[in-house]
Amino acid sequence: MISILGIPMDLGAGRRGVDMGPSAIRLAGLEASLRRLGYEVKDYGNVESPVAESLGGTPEAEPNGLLYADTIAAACRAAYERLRGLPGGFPIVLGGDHSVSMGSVAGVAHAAEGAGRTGLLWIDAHADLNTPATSPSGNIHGMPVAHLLGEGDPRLLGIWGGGAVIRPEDVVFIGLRSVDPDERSLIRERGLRVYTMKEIDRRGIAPVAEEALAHLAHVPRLHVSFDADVLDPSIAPGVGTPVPGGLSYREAHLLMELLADADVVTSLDLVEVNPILDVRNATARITVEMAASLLGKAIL
Ligand code: DIR
Ligand code: MN
Ligand code: MN
Ligand code: MN
Repeated sequence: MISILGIPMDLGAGRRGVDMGPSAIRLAGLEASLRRLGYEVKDYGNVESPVAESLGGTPEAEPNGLLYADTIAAACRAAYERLRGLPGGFPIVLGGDHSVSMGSVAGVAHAAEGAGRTGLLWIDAHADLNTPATSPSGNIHGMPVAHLLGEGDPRLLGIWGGGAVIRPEDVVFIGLRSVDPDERSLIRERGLRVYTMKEIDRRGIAPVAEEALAHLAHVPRLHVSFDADVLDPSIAPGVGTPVPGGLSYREAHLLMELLADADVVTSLDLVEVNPILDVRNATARITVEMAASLLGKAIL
């Protein structure tokens, strides 16, 4: 059984529009394509998430630089609780900006606490490892991984009751090509495993995927957080923060197929699809194809 939950939030991003991501991904045929693969699918609809206009327009940055922390924490908390309450199966969370993954990763990890640790595969152009102290933008979508590791704002850590959700040795990043200086320091200090685009270009995506899976082989459960901006903007223009030099269609597709072959992924986020900037919903459609390849069986 696959469970779908949307979090139509754009308050964590610098640009408006990813709040329409869940609709765009649904309209691109997510449910139908999963049914074609033989799955039962239940769509739980969306978690409530206020639009910026209802919060009084342009936000004043708080003294610590965070934008919309209370509202984002509340929506993530709602998602966290919904995910903890699911009867099992494979959850797919539709964003929304990447701050929603604080709710999704914590939700699936805590729902399955009895089944052992949950690892995290962060597939993204960005590391999302800023804290309120290091963020150049104040945008919370650049901060979810730092918080999941236990560092940052108490209100955001409060989504799951504080502390770390994920251990540093249980995280792998794939596709990075835009990393802030302080994020680099955190990667070094915490010894995080990172596969940049440079490494993918040099070695190829298949060896990188295999090594990433080997690095995560000790965790019994694995959450994949897929930020659409990992894809090259030429195939996925509908994202808030495009960065040139991303995964090609074939690299991304093969990555998903190798994850499917390994049969270790237990939950998935599809985030940062921005229909405002998209061309005929192409980015949402490719995101659906990624999910289908991750959950499909090899044709031979
Ligand atoms: C940048 C951009 N590192 C920040 N982050 C983005 O604002 O923290 N993440 N766009 O997806
Ligand atoms: Mn991201
Ligand atoms: Mn990103
Ligand atoms: Mn395929």
